[in-house]
Amino acid sequence: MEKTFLMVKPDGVQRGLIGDIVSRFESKGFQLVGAKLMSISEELAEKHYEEHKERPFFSDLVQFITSGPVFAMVWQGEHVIATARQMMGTTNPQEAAPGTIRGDYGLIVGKNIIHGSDSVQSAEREIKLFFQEEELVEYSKLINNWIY
Ligand code: RTP
Ligand code: MG
Repeated sequence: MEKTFLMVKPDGVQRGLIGDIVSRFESKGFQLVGAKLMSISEELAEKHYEEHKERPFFSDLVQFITSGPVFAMVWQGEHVIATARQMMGTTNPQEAAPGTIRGDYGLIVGKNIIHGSDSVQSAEREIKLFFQEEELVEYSKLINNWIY
């Protein structure tokens, strides 16, 4: 089963959006296999966003993501990586469609509520970065049959 790493960023946690965001992915039919409220160290932030190391916004990004608690999650389901990105909306909330998380709640690119892995490789990397294997659960096939 495909898995992705999603994270409510500090702005989303502070604005009380964890419940709404979890609810959207639950209602869609995806399964939560791991979750925790946590603070991100500077070291973890730099590793997580290492692809943007050379970008001018990198230090602002690290400062923002370490500025308060985040809600880290692993979700699974058919095509969860691409579908979650669609449900999040485009990076810049100004351009994100209404009905998406960023489109409904965000205003500026530097505070865009949620992170989601953008490929199979990044999902695998990010899940390993944030979770130990024993922090993730498995569901029985019986439960999966309600959805598929
Ligand atoms: P994320 O990694 O957080 O899920 O966001 P994303 O894939 O939609 O966007 P990405 O290109 O990976 O950028 C990572 C985060 O950097 C911030 N950013 N700021 N000031 C800027 O022009 C700018 N561009 C990107 C955003 O907060 C984005 O989520
Ligand atoms: Mg990204």
